Amino acid sequence: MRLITTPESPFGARVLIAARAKQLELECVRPPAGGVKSAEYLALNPIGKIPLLITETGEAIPESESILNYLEARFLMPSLLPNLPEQRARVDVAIRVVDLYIMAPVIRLFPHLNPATRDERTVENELTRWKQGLASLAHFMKTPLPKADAAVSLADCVLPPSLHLSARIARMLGVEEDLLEPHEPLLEYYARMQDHSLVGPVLDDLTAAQTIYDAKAARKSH
Ligand SMILES: N[C@@H](CCC(=O)N[C@@H](CS)C(=O)NCC(=O)O)C(=O)O
Repeated sequence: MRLITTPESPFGARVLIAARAKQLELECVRPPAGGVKSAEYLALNPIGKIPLLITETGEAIPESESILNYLEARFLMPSLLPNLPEQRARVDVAIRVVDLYIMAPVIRLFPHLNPATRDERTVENELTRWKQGLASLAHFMKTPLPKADAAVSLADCVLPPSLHLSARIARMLGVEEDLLEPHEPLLEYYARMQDHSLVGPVLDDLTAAQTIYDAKAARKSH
């Protein structure tokens, strides 16, 4: 299978964590030279975002959550889901809270990363939503998320790269406070995941790739 992604993509990193946990071989390739909005790429994925999984039979599966669910359905063992329906629901809720209430405001802030084009009012509003999302996630993680058979659960594929992106975007916006600081369950969870033998290296690779990406972008803008 091929995964169209870039080394600096936190959404691609979700899939890489799942692939490591299930010991799957994924060939990672970059989007075509014209990028994710090129006609060539949009023909495969009209959403115009990475990651995109291309199966051996040529099926193109977009959206990191859908890719994770596909991998889980196709490669059952070791499972990324806990056994009980209620436990699965907790994993599912954590993922949905992250995508709908944390990643959504974070992504809406991308056009405001450049101070020259930043609308402070929008930043303030989205930052409020983002903080509410983090508070909701912390609420649902007061009791630690249930474990799966595999070394990680689906939540552990999604949450750590998302918290990594959250910290990166906060830094880029000059947010001085640590957004996780008021939430002990999130601080504890993220520290544990950074030290996790399977998740930690993926987060380190993300940081390294983003450092190179940012340096290149800074050189271009000068
Ligand atoms: N909901 C999508 C989000 C993916 C996403 O935002 N990917 C970014 C890269 S990390 C992207 O492709 N951005 C290009 C763009 O929006 O133009 C998922 O979970 O896969």
